[in-house]
Order: sequence, then C-alpha cells, then structure tokens
Amino acid sequence: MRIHLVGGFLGSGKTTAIVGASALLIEKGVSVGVVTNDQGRSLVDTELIASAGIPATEVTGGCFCCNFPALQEMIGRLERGTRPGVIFAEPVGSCTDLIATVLNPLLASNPTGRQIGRLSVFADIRLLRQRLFNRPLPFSKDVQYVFDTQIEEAEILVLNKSDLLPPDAARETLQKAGERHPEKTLLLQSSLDARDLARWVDVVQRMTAARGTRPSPWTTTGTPAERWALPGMMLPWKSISPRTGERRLQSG
Ligand SMILES: Nc1nc2c(ncn2[C@@H]2O[C@H](COP(=O)(O)OP(=O)(O)O)[C@@H](O)[C@H]2O)c(=O)[nH]1
Ligand SMILES: [Mg+2]
Repeated sequence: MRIHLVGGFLGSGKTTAIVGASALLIEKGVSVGVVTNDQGRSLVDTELIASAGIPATEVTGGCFCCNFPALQEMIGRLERGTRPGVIFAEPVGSCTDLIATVLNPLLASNPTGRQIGRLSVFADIRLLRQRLFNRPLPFSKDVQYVFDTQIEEAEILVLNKSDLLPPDAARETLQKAGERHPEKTLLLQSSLDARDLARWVDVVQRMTAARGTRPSPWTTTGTPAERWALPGMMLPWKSISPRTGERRLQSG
C-alpha cells in the first residue's frame, strides 16, 4: 500500500486532484482510500470524496502535524477496512511542517507493506507567479510565511490551475520556479485535465517506488541534505519539457 501526502494552501486544488486521480486509479483496478483533515467540525472534503464513492476517513479537531497518532489510526482503519492499494492524505491548508511532523515519522514507523510517497505540494500558479516575480500577495505576512514554507518543503511542487494563465505566462512561471527550486520535481498542471492528473499519478507512484524507507532530507528551509538517488536515474534534472512542463530525468 502506498501513502501519498498532498499538501498546499486552501483552495490550491488538492481535493480536486485527489478525487480525479482516485478515479483514474480505480479505473486501472487500484483501490483507493483518502484521509482528510480539518480543524473545524464539518469536513466538506470528506463529503465530496465520499460522494465520489471513495472510502474516506478523517482527522478532525487538529492538523495531521499536531495529531500524528490520529492520522496513523485513520490510515490503519482504511488498511483494515477496504485495504486500498493507494491512500491519499490531505492535510489542512495551513500545515507547514509536514516533512518533519508527518512524512518522516510515517517513514520511521513504517509497518511492512507500506510505501510512503514523496510530499506533493499544490500551489495556485497565479499566486506562485506573483511570489516568484516579487509582486505582492493578497495576504498578511503570516499567511505569506505559510505559503512560502509549504513551497520550500515540497518534494513534488504542482503548479496547479495552469489553465487559468495564458500558456506563455504558465511556462514562464514554470521556468522561474525551476530556477528557484532546482532540486524539486515540478509539474505544470490543470487538475481539471485528466492527462495532467494521469501524469501526476504516474510521477507520485514512480517516485514512491524509488524512495524506499529513507527519511526525507528536505527541511522547511528548502535545503536538501543530500541529493536523491533514484534507481537508474541521477539528478540533477536534465530539462523541463516545454510541452508538458514535466522535468526530464537524466539517465544514470
Ligand atoms: N480552473 C481550475 N480550477 C481548479 C483546478 N483545481 C481545482 N480547481 C478549483 O479550485 C477550487 C478549490 O479546489 P479544492 O480541490 O477544493 O482545493 P483544496 O482546498 O486545495 O482542496 C474548486 O472550485 C476547484 O474546482 C484547476 O486545475 N483549474
Ligand atoms: Mg481540500
């Protein structure tokens, strides 16, 4: 069973992508479960996911990062229940320290049969573009800090809602993001487009298989302590495909 953690700001498109990706996986015969998270009582996401026919459990009353045992319990419930091949876990949009508080603890406490994926962080490409080009964001400094730290700890950074920018601006943003974050895997994506979702699924699935159980070297300062070594592949990235936005790996 694989666990994919999907972080990012409220409204960046996490639930949309999870529902769409789940449908693609289910079509291929892979069973899926989702763990949602909200600090309030009413979990709109859980209802949305459940109404799509996807088994969902929820961690309420606190984020994953401050309630790790509850997350473990909910993963365990899905494992014992519908036994999904893939679990997506969507933390609340204000979580900023997922590698240290969720991902690495999951890796450290990993029972047999689980594979922990790399952290995908979704960002609304319009906001990311503002930030990368040093234009003001419509947030307070504190909220901007949350936005920045989420981006910094992303292992896979999804520049989502690419359909809402002219293609040239979207590609320019991808290029700039690549210069700013050369070690991250970047995806230019519209989560309303099944092909883009299929590519995200493919990337998270492939990279999960490659991780093993080593802790993530990433920190919220964005400095990897080591370079990833993927079987049969070597970083750094060779190029970014101008057509699809996917980074191509240099074969090693
Ligand atoms: N145009 C566009 N809208 C999107 C995309 N992804 C999500 N949305 C919309 O953005 C809104 C917030 O999405 P949601 O998945 O709930 O975001 P979350 O808070 O990160 O889970 C919804 O109205 C979605 O339909 C995208 O790629 N393109
Ligand atoms: Mg959501």
